[in-house]
Amino acid sequence: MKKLFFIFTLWLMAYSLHATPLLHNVFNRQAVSLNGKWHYIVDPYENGYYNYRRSAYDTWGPNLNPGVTAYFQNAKARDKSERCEYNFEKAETMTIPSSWSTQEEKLFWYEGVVWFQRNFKHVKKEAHRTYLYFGAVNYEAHVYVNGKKVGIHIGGFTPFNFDITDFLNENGENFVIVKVDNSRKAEAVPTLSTDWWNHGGITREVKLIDVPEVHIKDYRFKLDNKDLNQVLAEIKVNGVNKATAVEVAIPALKWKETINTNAEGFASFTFKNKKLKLWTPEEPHLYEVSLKVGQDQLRDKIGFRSITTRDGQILLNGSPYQLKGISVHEENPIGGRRNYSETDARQIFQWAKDLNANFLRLAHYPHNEYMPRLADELGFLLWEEIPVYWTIQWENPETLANAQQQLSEVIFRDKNRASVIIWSVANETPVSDERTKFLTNLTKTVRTLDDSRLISAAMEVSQHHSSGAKVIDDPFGEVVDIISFNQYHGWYGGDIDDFKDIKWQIKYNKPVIVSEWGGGALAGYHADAETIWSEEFQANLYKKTLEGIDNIPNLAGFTPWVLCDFRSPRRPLADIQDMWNRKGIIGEGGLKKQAFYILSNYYKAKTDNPS
Ligand code: GCB
Repeated sequence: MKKLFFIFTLWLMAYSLHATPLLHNVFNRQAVSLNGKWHYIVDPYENGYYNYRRSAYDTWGPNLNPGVTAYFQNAKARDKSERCEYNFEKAETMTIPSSWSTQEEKLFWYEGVVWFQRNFKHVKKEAHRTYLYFGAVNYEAHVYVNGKKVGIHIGGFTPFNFDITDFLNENGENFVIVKVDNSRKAEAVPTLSTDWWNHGGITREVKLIDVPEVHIKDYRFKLDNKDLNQVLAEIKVNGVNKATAVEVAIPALKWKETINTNAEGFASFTFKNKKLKLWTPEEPHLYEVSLKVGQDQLRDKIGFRSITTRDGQILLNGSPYQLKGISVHEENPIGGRRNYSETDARQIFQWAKDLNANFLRLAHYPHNEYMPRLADELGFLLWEEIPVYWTIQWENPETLANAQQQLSEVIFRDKNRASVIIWSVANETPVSDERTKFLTNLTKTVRTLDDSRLISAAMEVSQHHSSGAKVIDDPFGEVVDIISFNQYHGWYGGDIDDFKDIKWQIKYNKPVIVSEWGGGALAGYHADAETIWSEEFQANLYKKTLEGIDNIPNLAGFTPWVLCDFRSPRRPLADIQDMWNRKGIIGEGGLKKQAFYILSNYYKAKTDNPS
């Protein structure tokens, strides 16, 4: 893990200014929430950032006087004659976390810069550091505290934090300003085109976290794949320059030990227990783990399980396991806003439970942290993904660095979550040498940071020119642990009645997941099964697909597209789509469509009679 910390820090430095390596498990630390009302100014011309010669104010340093229009200064006219062309105090407010497209009607279509500001009280504590944490900001965030830049973060779906101790005012009165830019860019991850809404904003929680100078920065506990009674663990302590004692305990196992770190604060150790209860979706057993160094104490709930493959099967704790899945976007069909809260996550898992599912593909980017935390508790397996989607700039080293950074941030966040079993590095990317090299680089990133989970990517299917068989021979299949592919027979071409007759040719003897299949229907629209967009059409597509899907060799499970309807600018058909992708089996407003029941009955039968 020493290596891991090093590489992780390098990526962060490449991609953020004054980067502070992430604190692990901020959810279980005492924090002051900075959620709530923030003032905002919409700035399509970046007037608050550049002068009229397009020179960025925040590079001016001490030459910047308060009279200029640099919004991060939070200036106000000091007397009746002073000109100041903005005032956050008078500006409108928005509730954070949120997506501005759904909080403000006038910002529904807006892509560009919005500045957010709020005051906060925070008295510095002796011998403590203060971190400012953001769960996610879509897409680029420039963060300023008391008028000074603390850093930049690029990437819309992963957490970041800054050590702001030295930026805080002695009198305890502070303000934070964030310049948020959700402009789509060719070189970005994701790139210009996606099939989801580009929800801009501070979309996840904001927290202030005080930690003692000497504190637990990071740790990992994982079951040894080769010995299911053994746990492999690592700890990193910050703020030390000599060997330091950390007390680690798992009370339910009556296990307690003092671990000594090296001079850099790092320690690795193992422990064995014949009575270890393993985590499964059916019995999601979690152990409370506590860690203590000096004044700093941290708790977590961790499940122990192994995930491996053998002879074309996925093994959970050494036994073959069938995935009953569904794909999910991080969007609420009630209102079409981004999900961000525990309540939102509970709703998704309730629907997944109604569906008799045990596996969720969190598409196409990292979802909020409540998802893996609740999945651990409620017993669901997860596929997590980064937004390497469709055709991004394969030959651009900056694009690769950004993709690696996003990947490393989600791995860092969720490495102790038993529920997470698969890292997906891409979705539907076009086969070429450059692309395969790019994706292979991402798998190297995963293997360096986390060798305890499986790697996949949603690939595509081609058609054999003479036999008509569906072929999966993507060269990237060589590299991944699981062959996953999206197929839309009966929707984007093909007659659904033929589905059961399809011959599948899969080049690799590895477990297979059909990562997408499905079709659109408007909830409440009824007609016969031939009428596109009707619930009956979609239900028939589900029925026929399920009748033929077991013909796919090494099938370990599938995640139909998709649990809920979601907003997309690619879907303009009036009276049917109205800017929503209608492939959900739950419609806008939360209505279950007929296909939902077809799939839930199928999964119930699988649960009752596992083959
Ligand atoms: C796909 C994409 C997914 C789209 C879906 C569709 O293959 O992976 O992001 O939303 O098809 O609805 O076309």
